[in-house]
Amino acid sequence: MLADGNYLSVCAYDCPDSCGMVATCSEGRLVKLEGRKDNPYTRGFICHKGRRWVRDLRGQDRLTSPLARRNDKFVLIGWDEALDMTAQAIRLAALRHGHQSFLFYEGSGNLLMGNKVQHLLPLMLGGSTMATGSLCGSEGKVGLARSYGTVGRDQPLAALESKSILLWGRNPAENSVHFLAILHDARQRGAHLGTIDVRATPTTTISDSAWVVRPGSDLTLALYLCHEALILHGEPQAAHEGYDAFRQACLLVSAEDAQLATGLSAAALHALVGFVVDQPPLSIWTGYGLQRTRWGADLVHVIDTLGFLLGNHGVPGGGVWFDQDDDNLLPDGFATVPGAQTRFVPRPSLGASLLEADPPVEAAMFVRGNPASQCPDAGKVLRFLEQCPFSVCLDWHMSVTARACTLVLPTTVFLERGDDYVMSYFHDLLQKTNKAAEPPEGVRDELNIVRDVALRLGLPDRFITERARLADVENDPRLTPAGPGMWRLKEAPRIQGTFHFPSRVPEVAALPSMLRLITVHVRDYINGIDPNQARARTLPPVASVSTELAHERCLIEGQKVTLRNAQGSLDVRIHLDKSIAAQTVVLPQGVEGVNLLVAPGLTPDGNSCINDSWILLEPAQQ
Ligand SMILES: Nc1nc2c(c(=O)[nH]1)N[C@H]1C(S)=C(S)[C@@H](COP(=O)(O)OP(=O)(O)OC[C@H]3O[C@@H](n4cnc5c(=O)[nH]c(N)nc54)[C@H](O)[C@@H]3O)O[C@H]1N2
Ligand SMILES: Nc1nc2c(c(=O)[nH]1)N[C@H]1C(S)=C(S)[C@@H](COP(=O)(O)OP(=O)(O)OC[C@H]3O[C@@H](n4cnc5c(=O)[nH]c(N)nc54)[C@H](O)[C@@H]3O)O[C@H]1N2
Ligand code: SF4
Ligand SMILES: [Mo]
Repeated sequence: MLADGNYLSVCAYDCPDSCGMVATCSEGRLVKLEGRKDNPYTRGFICHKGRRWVRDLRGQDRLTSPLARRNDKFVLIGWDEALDMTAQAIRLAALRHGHQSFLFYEGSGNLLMGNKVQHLLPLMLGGSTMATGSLCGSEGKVGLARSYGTVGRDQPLAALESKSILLWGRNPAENSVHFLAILHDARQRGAHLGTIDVRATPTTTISDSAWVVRPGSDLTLALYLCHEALILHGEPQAAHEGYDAFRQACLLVSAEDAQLATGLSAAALHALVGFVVDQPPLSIWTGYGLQRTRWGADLVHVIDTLGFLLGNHGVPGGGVWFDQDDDNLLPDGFATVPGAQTRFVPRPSLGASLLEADPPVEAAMFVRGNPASQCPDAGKVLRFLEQCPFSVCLDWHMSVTARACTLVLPTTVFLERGDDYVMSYFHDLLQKTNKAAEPPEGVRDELNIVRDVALRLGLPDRFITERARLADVENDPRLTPAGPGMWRLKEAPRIQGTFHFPSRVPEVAALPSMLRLITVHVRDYINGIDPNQARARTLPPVASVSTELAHERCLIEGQKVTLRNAQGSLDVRIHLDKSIAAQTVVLPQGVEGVNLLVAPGLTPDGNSCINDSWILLEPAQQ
């Protein structure tokens, strides 16, 4: 059993902050979690979601036995039977339709780098079906990389040197609270904080200036701001490829165009121009919400162009930031299998792709993912699960996806494993995890579950040796020790070589005469992991609409209505919010049923267009 004492770890939630933690273990149990004081970003503080693990590890929701579906009910079964069933189902699917008949789906339930070892199961089988494309931030990264070829690494502390800070579709007061603390310090040093969003949020409320725009109008707005930057700040000195065409395109966008698209008044637009121009250096922090659209990459590239035209690139406290990957830290060839032929299905249209897959998927494994809740057009994911002969979900609690599978296997969470690493997707620290608690009886280590299935299938045991190679990440020459189990990663600066202007500016299509559905991340839970879900399921979710829209439709606070579109329908209660942009309905993401309404479209780069979703609002059927 784990010795009593304090263990350093890191919160592995899919959260940009990646807090350093001190975990106290007593008699094998986690009894206390606190922030690690020497982490320069998270500075000794962890949020309530992190602290909640003390309760949740041994909470009522914790799964502690394999569960198999029998006649529409789950029954407890033993581990041997569960693992045999899994191996047998994969073997059968592969025999009938080849190895691509096995789906290995992983989500972002935790950010542990060692998760990748599990890929050995599908790869050693010959390559299975896996998901590609992002629901999250890849679209913006594609756009940012167009400027200099790389997205660089965010430097949250750079905000301390900014005189103006613009959060564009980003809500750190709920989704990245440690960045909020840095922003607070920057304001104390005299920086002005501005926000562009489609509604008031806890972040807009504490901003010095906030602009509410219609969803999807940001590209027109960004082009107009580039237009003003050219006039007020002057043309770039050096010649740049693509500049003339871009210059022409943005000069065509007038203040009237920007007002019409965004719904901003002339005075508000004028103030925004002043905000971005008047007080350099300006740092712009684009968020996830605004880039989950068909033209998200183009939008982020134009926003980066605004930063460039205003002379903020490469200046301390200036620049445009978004997000970055941790992939390139893994040892060379980590968990790869030469010759494996993987079939990729797009994550944003997962359900439809799996329903149409040929050869069909007849055995599916879900690890750290909840696609029946989190993927667009979730109704089709559920339809796929209904018809798939075998589906197994590895999770620590009963997620929406687990409930729809034929088998559920209870796994350890990050605090019950050790010797893994988390590289933040926001700041520059790599941190090591330590095991800080014994799992409850009946729960098995996630990698061991995957390995046991592989061994039952007669696959070679590369899992242990490959897992041991993970420690090589510590030897990366770009790392400098920053404390026990903590390193600073220094990468080449993003601003290098010549700036590439957007080569084309997309035409934004005419908008359907429906309401726009915007789904947002909220303070109390991460993505689909709501500890109160069981209780919340009995209540209709709350959809916020503008007071103006409510008056137009004679809707009152708390009224039950149905949201509907070609994908599905959802009963909700109305909340009137005078801050929300016109013709827009806002729902928290992760609430069960929301993604029944979300469109499965793909961007040209295969990422999600979650916020290009349109709905009708009707009186609820009694
Ligand atoms: N508490 C908590 N923290 C989290 C998460 C969580 O679920 N809960 N999830 C984590 C993950 S996985 C992610 S990706 C990040 C997300 O972090 P954020 O980017 O902060 O969150 P989002 O809610 O996706 O979008 C931010 C804002 O964009 C606005 N927005 C939406 N559409 C548009 C638009 O067209 N234009 C403009 N200007 N604004 C728009 C939304 O109203 C929202 O306030 O947060 C991470 N942190
Ligand atoms: N409508 C709408 N949909 C969205 C979004 C949106 O803004 N709007 N946001 C999108 C974004 S940004 C993201 S990142 C995705 C996230 O989508 P997903 O990654 O599918 O969802 P999560 O809820 O983060 O986590 C999946 C599951 O992992 C489980 N889990 C946690 N730790 C472990 C572990 O150690 N082992 C195992 N086996 N399971 C574990 C959790 O309990 C949870 O059930 O959702 C996307 N979906
Ligand atoms: S959820 Fe985010 S802010 Fe909260 S403890 Fe974890 S990493 Fe820190
Ligand atoms: Mo995300």
